[in-house]
Amino acid sequence: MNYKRTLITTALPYANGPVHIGHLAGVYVPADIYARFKRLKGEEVLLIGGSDEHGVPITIKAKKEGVTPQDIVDRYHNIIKESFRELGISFDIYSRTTSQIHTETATEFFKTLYDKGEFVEKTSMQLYDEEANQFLADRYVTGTCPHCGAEGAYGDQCEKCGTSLNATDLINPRSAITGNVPVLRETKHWYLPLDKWQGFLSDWILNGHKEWRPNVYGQCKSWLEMGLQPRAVSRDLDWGVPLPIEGTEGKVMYVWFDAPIGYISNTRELLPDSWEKWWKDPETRMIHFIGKDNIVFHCIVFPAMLKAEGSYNLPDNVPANEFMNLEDNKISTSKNWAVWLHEYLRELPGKQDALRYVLTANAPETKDNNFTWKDFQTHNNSELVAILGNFVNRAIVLDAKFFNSVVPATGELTDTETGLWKEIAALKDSLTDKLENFHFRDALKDAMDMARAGNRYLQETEPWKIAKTDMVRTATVLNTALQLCAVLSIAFEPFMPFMSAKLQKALVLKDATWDMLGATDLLPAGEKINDPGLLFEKVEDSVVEAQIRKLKEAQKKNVIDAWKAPAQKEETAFEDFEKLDIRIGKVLECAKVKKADKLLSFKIDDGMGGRTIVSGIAKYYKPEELVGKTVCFIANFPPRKLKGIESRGMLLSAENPDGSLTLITPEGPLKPGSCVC
Ligand code: B3M
Ligand code: ZN
Repeated sequence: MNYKRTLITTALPYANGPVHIGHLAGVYVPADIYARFKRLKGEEVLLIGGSDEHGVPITIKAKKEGVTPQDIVDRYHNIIKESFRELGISFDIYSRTTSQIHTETATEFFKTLYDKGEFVEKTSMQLYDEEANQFLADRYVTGTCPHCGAEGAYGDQCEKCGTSLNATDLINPRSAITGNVPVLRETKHWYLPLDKWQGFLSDWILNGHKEWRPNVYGQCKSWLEMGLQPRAVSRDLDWGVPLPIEGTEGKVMYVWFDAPIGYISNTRELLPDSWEKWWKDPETRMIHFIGKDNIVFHCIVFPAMLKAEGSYNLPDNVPANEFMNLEDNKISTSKNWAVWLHEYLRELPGKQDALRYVLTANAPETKDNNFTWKDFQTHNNSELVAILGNFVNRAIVLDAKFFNSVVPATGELTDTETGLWKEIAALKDSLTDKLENFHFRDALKDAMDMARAGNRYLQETEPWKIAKTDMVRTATVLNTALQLCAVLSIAFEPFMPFMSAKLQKALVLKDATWDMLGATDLLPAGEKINDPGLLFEKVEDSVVEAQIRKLKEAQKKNVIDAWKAPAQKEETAFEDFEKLDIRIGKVLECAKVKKADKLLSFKIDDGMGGRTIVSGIAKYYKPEELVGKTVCFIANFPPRKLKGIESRGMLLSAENPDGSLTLITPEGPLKPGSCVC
């Protein structure tokens, strides 16, 4: 189908935390690649983004911290916006759903649907927390998933099996605010009757959009086959866009109702006079970039809303991605298992393109994928540095050496050059086709293959050798190599804009467009060029190790946070306890036991003439730090020989969450030999 312009939207991240590489790989990097590609082609595009600042997770976080929801969203909106800017995500606007214009837009939209009779009004019993004086929906309630039996499922979704739920579906529900068992109370809500749109949506998606990615198409198909149900679009909450209906104080729009309208509000904020052509002109096509957990909202719910309103376009494509894991584990905000963008930018300064490159090379386009720091290093060092950086550097350095950094005039071309340019032309076509069809990962491979072809060309022609005998031929080879550098600066522009800008500046290549991509004469002979310096730097082992260490520490902290006291043992009689003779001792000497890396041998002042005790805590202590400590020990165990040493008794220690042991060292004016009772 022919179109005049493309409206690109990116899922609005919740402003209750910073963004991480999972968000980037799934949504923002591919959307930015697509937007940059389209702009280079000279097409009219808008890249629309913003923060999703409503919803329960934000209010929960605010409650926990004792601040207002507005404080939370202000904090994270700024962090998110700034980190996107630094990564080069070229939003035309990045706004937020707490803006005035959003409230107006969402209100108008809701009112239109309400006035048209597109909602169904229903009174039903909902969960209510009597102590918090509040209805519980979505993340305010947790319980057992009725589908898979997982504990800790939320009132809107089970994260274990992915099923979307109603709060009242949960088995054994609990309030996330007080932990209380909620009661049922009557309340009125407005529903969007998705069932009314079932026929339309089935035809539009299943017959009309067979070209959508199989994961997107498949998910829609299974939703449609299950049969669509009415969805509540209001909530009893005090954070959100108030319902524009009389007598509904204390009720707001459901966050998933107002959030996608945010795409409209943000377009309107950017272009107050011409926004409508981006949303209503049939010659505009709309593409939603999202992660797979948002498919149903963008392919079914939002289209139904737009259709019900009546004057808007529907999305043309929704190239949703699967998930990016991190070091073989699911990325988790609550467990701090993530690479946070704002931290990456601080800890690996100047490496924006490397991250964009690696996330695209491993893009989770067809299945979940995995980010590891080792793999990041490999992609950076053996592709960016060793292939692309190396080729450009060789061409520019050789040109400086033999032609004083002037682009030499080309002589007659041989089969080698025509072969090279044929290869580049074929790669250009395939790269273009892949970008058009959202195959970013394969497109990037094509671009890197162009750089590979460049290296091969220099390897074959060896200009450093022929310069000794044939300067005309050397000029042809270096002209060709430099022209290819110019081509590469365009081919990689959508993926790595920082590198491209630097290279184009050095080559004095201005106003590059996608059409120029295959051209063999982008740099005029006689033009002076500059040395851009190294385009990429190696990532050292120490950087990788530091990042892995950081993740492991986060993991350790999770283990500690998640620790629960083990279940109590069965009852025992006091007489049994009394049989044990537990005493206070003082460590006089402590040493490692030879040929036993777990054991320490202690000389203990036990108030009864002294004794030796061998204990398996060598992994957790240095012997010298224990000398002088007051300890507890069981005195009346029968003596035992350990590695040839007679041990009389056992030191008491306690187990830490990570399984390590801490010796019990009581405080106070205790005398060796006193009884513990
Ligand atoms: N904030 C959910 C998410 O971040 C939601 C997306 C809204 S897009 C309109 O996954
Ligand atoms: Zn479940």
